[in-house]
Amino acid sequence: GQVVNLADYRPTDFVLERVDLTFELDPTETKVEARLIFHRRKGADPSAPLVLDGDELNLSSLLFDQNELAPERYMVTAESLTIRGLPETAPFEVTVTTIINPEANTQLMGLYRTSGIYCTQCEAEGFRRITYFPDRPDVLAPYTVNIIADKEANPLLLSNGNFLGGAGYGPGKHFAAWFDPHPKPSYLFALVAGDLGVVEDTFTTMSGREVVLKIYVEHGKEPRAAYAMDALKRSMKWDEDVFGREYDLDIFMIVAVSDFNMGAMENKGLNIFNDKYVLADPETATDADYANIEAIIAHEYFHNWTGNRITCRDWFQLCLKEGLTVYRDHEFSSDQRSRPVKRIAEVRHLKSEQFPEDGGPLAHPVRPTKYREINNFYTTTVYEKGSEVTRMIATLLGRETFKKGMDLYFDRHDGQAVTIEDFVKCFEDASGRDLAQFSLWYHQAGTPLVTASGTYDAGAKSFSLSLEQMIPATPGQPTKEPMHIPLSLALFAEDGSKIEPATVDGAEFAGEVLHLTARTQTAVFHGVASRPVVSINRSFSAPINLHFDQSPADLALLARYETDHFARWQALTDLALPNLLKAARDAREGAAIVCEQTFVDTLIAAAADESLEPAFRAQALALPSESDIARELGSNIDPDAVHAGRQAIMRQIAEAGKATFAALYDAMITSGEFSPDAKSAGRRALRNAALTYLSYAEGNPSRAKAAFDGANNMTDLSHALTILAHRFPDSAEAKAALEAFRSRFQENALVVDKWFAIQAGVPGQGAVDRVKALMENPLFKRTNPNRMRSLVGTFAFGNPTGFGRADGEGYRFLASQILDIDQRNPQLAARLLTSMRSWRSLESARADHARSALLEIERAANLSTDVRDIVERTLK
Ligand code: B3K
Ligand code: ZN
Repeated sequence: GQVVNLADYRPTDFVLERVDLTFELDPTETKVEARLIFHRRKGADPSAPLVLDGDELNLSSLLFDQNELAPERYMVTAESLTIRGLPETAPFEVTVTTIINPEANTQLMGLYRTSGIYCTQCEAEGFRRITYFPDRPDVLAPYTVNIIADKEANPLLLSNGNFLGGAGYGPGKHFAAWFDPHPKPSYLFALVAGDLGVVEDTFTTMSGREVVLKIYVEHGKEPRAAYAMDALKRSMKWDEDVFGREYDLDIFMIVAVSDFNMGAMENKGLNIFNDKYVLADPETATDADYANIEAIIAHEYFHNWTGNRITCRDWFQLCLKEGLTVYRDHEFSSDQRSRPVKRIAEVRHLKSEQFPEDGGPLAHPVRPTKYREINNFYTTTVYEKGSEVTRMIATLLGRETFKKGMDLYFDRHDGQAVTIEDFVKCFEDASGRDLAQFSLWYHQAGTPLVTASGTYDAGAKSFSLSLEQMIPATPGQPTKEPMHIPLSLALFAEDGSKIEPATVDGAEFAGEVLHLTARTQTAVFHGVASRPVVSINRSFSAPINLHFDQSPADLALLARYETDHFARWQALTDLALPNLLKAARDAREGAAIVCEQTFVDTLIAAAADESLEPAFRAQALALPSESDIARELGSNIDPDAVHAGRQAIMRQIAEAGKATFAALYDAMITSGEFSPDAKSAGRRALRNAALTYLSYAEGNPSRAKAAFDGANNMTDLSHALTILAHRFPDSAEAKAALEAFRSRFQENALVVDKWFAIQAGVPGQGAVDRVKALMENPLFKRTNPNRMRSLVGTFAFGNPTGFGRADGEGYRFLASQILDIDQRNPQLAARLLTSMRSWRSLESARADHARSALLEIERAANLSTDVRDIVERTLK
């Protein structure tokens, strides 16, 4: 666990020309032969040794130019192989043979087995668990891969690139050969072998080439891959239409596996997916599952250009591929579905996941400068804030110039491993704009706080908007420079019409975007005929916190007339939040909780407004979550008070809107054959939101039970079950429904995950014991990451009152689980531990319990680097 610093980056001394791999697969003793051809880089130290990375490897033989190498020429440890006395200029060949044990690989990094299938995960540093290798993203080479395996158990032998051929290979065995002509770094290597079913299709690219598409799933699950295939074809077409990017191999394959540490992996030509993001049918997948599948299929496919053709020079540049590719998948989903509704979902996610990270002990810049464990930097900051930074470039430059910059990037850097500076330079060159100040978004951590205040001068017909930016201190960055913040902004008159100011002083204002560049700045809008209601940060043009005191009447006006529907939702949220914050404080003090009337009226009016799409109205009705409220409170948090306050507000809205909700519940029924399209999903979402409020208004489980009994798709079924289990946990209806759900779906792992997650989320004191009991259930599988995330992850991230039990039992339970998981799968353990990141904002008794639990982890022997890194930073 050494710290790696960006400042120490040096190119390798040797250039890798070619890679030839031969795998003889065996569950416990797989033999890997790697033939690597190198030459010394021009200008490199002529005496420098070749140092290859390894991790838990056993070297079985080593050849140099096909001959045994004298022992004094090399040094081998489990972590590295160093070879000396190498030619000054001539190319040479190193042949390394290692023996690895896929069955024993519980980390799920490198080559491992899942349900009898061999598969790999190499990003970030998993390839070194397969063979000794220069395992870093700036070493690119073409790969040939030969796979030899038992024919009956492994009819399928896959790797990256195009299929070269295959044949029998001795008794009971066969082999296949693959060649990937596109030079790639080792983290994009993949191998899959086993017995799987397949769904096949083709795609004709813009230049008329036919590409074979194959999605491999467990036998019998083929019909559930149809939606993923459809999403793949739409992604390929979209990337051609919008970014001009064409696919570059004869075949594109996706393999779905059930044990996987994350969502999916973009290996060249052979994506490997968590089956959760491939498999879907109406009976077992929710609308959210469909949307996730579409987004992740697109994301991994888009990596083919942003990540694979152009990759990262080093892991500090991770956002170069991830932030950009998230931006691309967001744009794709926006085009396929409703743009404002998608934007609302993105912002909700950003605020609930990234803002707490950026405001806590794990805060780091989008482009960090040091790390101890790179796997801990696949964060929501790198991904989601990285995407927001890309979005801001597009906002600042405008659509067309942004496109020019992207074209230049693809043109200039195809086939290279590059940096954020290289990326930004393309947009500077395309636009002629200096993006030096803007680049601080990559380098300064912390969510900027922008404080705004306005004054209207009726005599001068001018409106002054004063803005101030403050970027909070974050670990290692006590002081910050002012940033370049693009604020999309519009003025509205009392009648809801838009006011177009004649001129603007004090700030650049173009295309409705105001450029905030100084620490304080006052923009003066001239020719404003009446007092304006201002809408700031429309579409969430910048990932900031905005403090702007607006009256409920002004917010209600924006909620009604804003032409940007994201901003309408924002206005509704701004109306809701003070009520929820006050309710939490009042609940803590035992005071009566009363909800302000303008808010209730505006919300119910939006719900009933038939000119708005149902999906939007559903988003409006989904109040900020308990974690959102806690984040806004900022300190001295009592999760029980937050919960009680929010419940009281829900009840008041439900009472006031009972008739509206009952009408919506009847009107939004979707009839006929199930369709996962966004419009139908929106109707289901609105109907289910209405059902939630009705359960508050009616105060009994009858309607939810009827909904459960009548549901013909997983969205409605799991929503009804959640209401029963979360709101009426002790009712006979809840118990019967949970049991019916389990017995109906127990053969389907992804649905069983939902069953665990719903129960892990039941609020209140009893959650810890419930989760402990569920761990004893025969359906619980400790080694399966999805199952672990659905039970322990949902409890720790999604159940503030259960996890945050006043006596600290939730934190102690998590600590014991982390220590146990860490023995097998450090990446998973470290990820689950980030649920403790906001412990300092708890009220003091809970904070003390949380600290003790963290200290218990820190004291444990044999911690992985992954967990040690997170626990130490969290405690600092
Ligand atoms: N690039 C992978 C993530 C790899 C995580 C390694 N710990 C998936 C993605 O972002 O597309
Ligand atoms: Zn990605």
